[in-house]
Amino acid sequence: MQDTAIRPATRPAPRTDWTREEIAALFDLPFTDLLFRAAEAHRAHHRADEVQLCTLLSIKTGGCPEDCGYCSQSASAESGVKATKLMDVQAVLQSAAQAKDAGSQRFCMGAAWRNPKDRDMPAIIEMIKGVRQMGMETCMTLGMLTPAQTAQLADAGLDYYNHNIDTSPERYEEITTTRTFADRIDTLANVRNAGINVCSGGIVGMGETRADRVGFIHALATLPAHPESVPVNALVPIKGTVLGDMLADTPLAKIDDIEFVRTVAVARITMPLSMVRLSAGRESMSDATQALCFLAGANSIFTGDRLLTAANAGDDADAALFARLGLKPMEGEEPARAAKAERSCAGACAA
Ligand code: SAM
Ligand code: DTB
Ligand code: SF4
Repeated sequence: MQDTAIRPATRPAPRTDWTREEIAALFDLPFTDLLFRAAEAHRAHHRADEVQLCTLLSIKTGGCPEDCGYCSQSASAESGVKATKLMDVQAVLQSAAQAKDAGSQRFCMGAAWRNPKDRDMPAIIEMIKGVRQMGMETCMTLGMLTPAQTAQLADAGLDYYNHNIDTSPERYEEITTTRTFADRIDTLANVRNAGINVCSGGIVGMGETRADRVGFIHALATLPAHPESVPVNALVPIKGTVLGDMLADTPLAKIDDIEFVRTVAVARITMPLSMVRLSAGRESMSDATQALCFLAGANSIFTGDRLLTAANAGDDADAALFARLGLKPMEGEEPARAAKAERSCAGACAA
């Protein structure tokens, strides 16, 4: 007999109605209680011994018209980063093949654009198709997108789009003046509506207050659906950028490691199905701090010795860290994607 019953999603959608007070209360927990709660949330939905490996490639570097105060690629920064043209498709595919050989699951391609121009789209589409053919997941971060461009990326089979909110809504204009927080949310909505998985997070350690970190997590955890991936970057202070220079002159400005771990833990508790990526800044983090981040629920990293323009920990250091901690590279599907598929199956079955 045909089963016509509406199948409830086996994983209920996580809460998106968090209040700032609730999130502030999580930050305020005694550290050991916070880590215990985060580890529980982590283990309820993920394997605690597995970490997803992603590789980044800058496919178009520097000369960006935006003025993000942390970024070496802004044309207004004096970071010495040379502006390049969009990379050739074959060179991108070669890099992706190397990343796959090194065990990476996802290939993330980043361009220093305010937004892609329509003339760039054919090459971008070839890159997505080529990387997918190799059996890797694709992620792009190209700046703001129109609904039409988003549809083109979805048709090409793009798996993820990265677009960070970076900080709390109220602090946004102190960090970037050439666009608004609402612009960021509009692109995230375009991506979500096109059926592309969302990757969105931000940067900790830009001289923000605890209240800003609460506002940052609150903004992500109250999106209509949580991002499938949440990158938590520690600011890499780059000489010649507004924030890099400002923090270099301010003693004790570097984010406290424990406060960074708290932010990871609160992201894990509030967005339990998402992949929480320990992103930029690992290069200058001790093994012990990274271990606390994994205990607090981080379960994804960028591999290799370069992020976009800044140095990354590197494969040898990561292999040693994984051996030390008994971690292994993740295989298989992410819980947030599986839950999304289950929800759409339940909807389709009901129809
Ligand atoms: N231009 C696109 C955009 O802004 O969406 C994509 C590239 S942009 C470099 C991607 C993200 O990298 C930023 O949103 C920011 O969160 C992160 N990032 C950039 N520079 C950083 C730094 N110095 N330290 C930490 N994270 C950084
Ligand atoms: C994200 O949140 N972090 C990555 C990725 N998304 C694109 C970028 C980090 C960039 C770090 C500074 C640099 O390499 O220039
Ligand atoms: Fe441009 Fe992106 Fe850097 Fe901002 S973060 S300056 S948009 S490359």
